[in-house]
Amino acid sequence: MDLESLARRVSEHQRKGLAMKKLTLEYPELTVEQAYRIQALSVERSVAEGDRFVGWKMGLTSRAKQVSVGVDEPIYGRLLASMELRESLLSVGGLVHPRVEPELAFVLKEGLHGESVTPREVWRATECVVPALEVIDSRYENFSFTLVDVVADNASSARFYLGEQGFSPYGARWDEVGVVMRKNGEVVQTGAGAAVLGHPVRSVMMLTRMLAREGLGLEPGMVVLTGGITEAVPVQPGDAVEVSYEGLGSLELRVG
Ligand code: 0L1
Ligand code: MG
Repeated sequence: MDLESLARRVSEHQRKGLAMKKLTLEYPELTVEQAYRIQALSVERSVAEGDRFVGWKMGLTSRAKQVSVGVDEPIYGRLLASMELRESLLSVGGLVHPRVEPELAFVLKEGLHGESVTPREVWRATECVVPALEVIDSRYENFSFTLVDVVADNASSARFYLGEQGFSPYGARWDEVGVVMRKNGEVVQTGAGAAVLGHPVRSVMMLTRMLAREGLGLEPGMVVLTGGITEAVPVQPGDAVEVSYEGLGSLELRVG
């Protein structure tokens, strides 16, 4: 099986926002390790063409999402500079069926490596914690996939939007931060930081450990999206999403 050509296929669909059939329909023998290789190769292609690798995202960090895909471990994906929204406007151009979810992002000032990383080391390496919105978009038809498929599709990474205000890592009980998500003025989701593996810091620890198994690590300056605090909400042009983060302000995204 030619992983390079599968990476090219996934990249093309990501760029054009075109739905595709699950890779596992054609290649049922694909492994999770090969799927991560496809993910890495497709991101390397983008970087070779001028994009920048700026961080990582953790996905499937809530029990509900893990059950829906039949796994008991989160997955990770890679973030590129081109995915970052610079203003509160999401254009659906290039997206298949976007969904928005509230997250807490960690921005690192120091690197993190190794399988035995502790919460204290994560706090020490963290410059700030920032309220964030992730826009996920599966390139698979009907947003339906297996674990292998979603890993190859960069864990459904599509866009992300960071708040302007960063907060000291010691400034809040991140597991107790409540969020309320409104779409077009109606409350559609509520949750708390604890939805992310019990505490968002665990997401950064787990990411560091998962990467260490592959000989990889987190570099200074990188962003980590720790995982959805609520279910992701489908959006379409004309929608407006507003998320308030208890004690931290709010983020809005208009969809065009
Ligand atoms: O960020 C996420 O938790 C999404 C991971 C991939 C699964 C999905 O697309 O729902
Ligand atoms: Mg997410």
